[in-house]
Amino acid sequence: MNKNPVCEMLGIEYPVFQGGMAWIADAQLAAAVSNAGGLGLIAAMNSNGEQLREQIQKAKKLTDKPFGVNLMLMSPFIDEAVEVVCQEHIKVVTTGAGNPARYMEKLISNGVKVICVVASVALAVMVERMGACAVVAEGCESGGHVGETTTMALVPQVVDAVHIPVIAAGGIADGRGMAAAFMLGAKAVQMGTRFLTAKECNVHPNYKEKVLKAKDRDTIVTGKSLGHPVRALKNHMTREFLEKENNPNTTPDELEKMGAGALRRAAIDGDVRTGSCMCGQIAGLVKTQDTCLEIVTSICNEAYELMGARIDKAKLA
Ligand code: TUI
Repeated sequence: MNKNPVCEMLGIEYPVFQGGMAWIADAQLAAAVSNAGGLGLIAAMNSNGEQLREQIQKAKKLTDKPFGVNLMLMSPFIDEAVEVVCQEHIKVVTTGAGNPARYMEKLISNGVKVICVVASVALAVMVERMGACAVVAEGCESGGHVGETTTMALVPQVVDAVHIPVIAAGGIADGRGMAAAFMLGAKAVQMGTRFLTAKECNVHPNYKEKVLKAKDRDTIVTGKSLGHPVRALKNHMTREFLEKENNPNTTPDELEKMGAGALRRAAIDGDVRTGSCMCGQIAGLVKTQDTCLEIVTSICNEAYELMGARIDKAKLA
């Protein structure tokens, strides 16, 4: 049987990526996912160069398996982060929330594999030309910064448009979602929301509780008028933000100020009333707190069983 191309390329056992969740995806979570056989990712978003280096060195102590760094292209520290990734010989990065053109050459010439998160066919085609070795096609069911197209519609269109492997993200939290993604032509999946409640995830317990209690219609998108729409669990913060956003007297500056620091407030301080609890639409399916090993293996086993494959680790082409 053929090996999975994403697993082959990255030297991982299972075709499961953990989303690079800002303020949440730290060395502990990334190492736990990598130790489980998936691809763990440290979010560079909230760290300056030295803080990112610290997290990378911590992860190196916690795992000898491959792990990566997620580069959030809107981060104020993006240049420092790219520098540190190269210096620390990180094998793979994912990029998100923008066009990675400025950083592709440097990363690739330093031996870093670049996997770009895209929300459109156009950007997928562009990053393939720039040397991306795969793309994550992220549908708008995802938490955090989102595009406009659903996973169901986006994934097969990206699959048809590029020659590199496609990883599906957005709305996937169990084996059924993973199997569906493979049917659409994806070769791997990325999950954020499912890992939010993982035992090894250091997000504040109040945030975890809110995810565990969430139902299907409990998320909403704010910030469309600012050009960076964000999906989060409905709360005081999203209600106030939308009220302001719908008021023609509100300036974009006022809105930006409201958004700044909101994710940190929820994820670190546990203020799930005035903070932003970024979370995907699939939260209603996430009812348990499991280890990353339980999450990765159960999802793959369920998917492989549904697809009629032998339950044999990562042997799915
Ligand atoms: O990046 C994400 N998800 C994120 S980043 C984030 S931090 C943040 N905090 C406050 C406000 C905004 C962000 C929270 N969640 N996912 C990857 C992703 N990338 N989803 C969608 C995109 C995307 C969208 C448009 C990528 C490229 C793009 O095109 C830009 C262009 O120039 O074509």
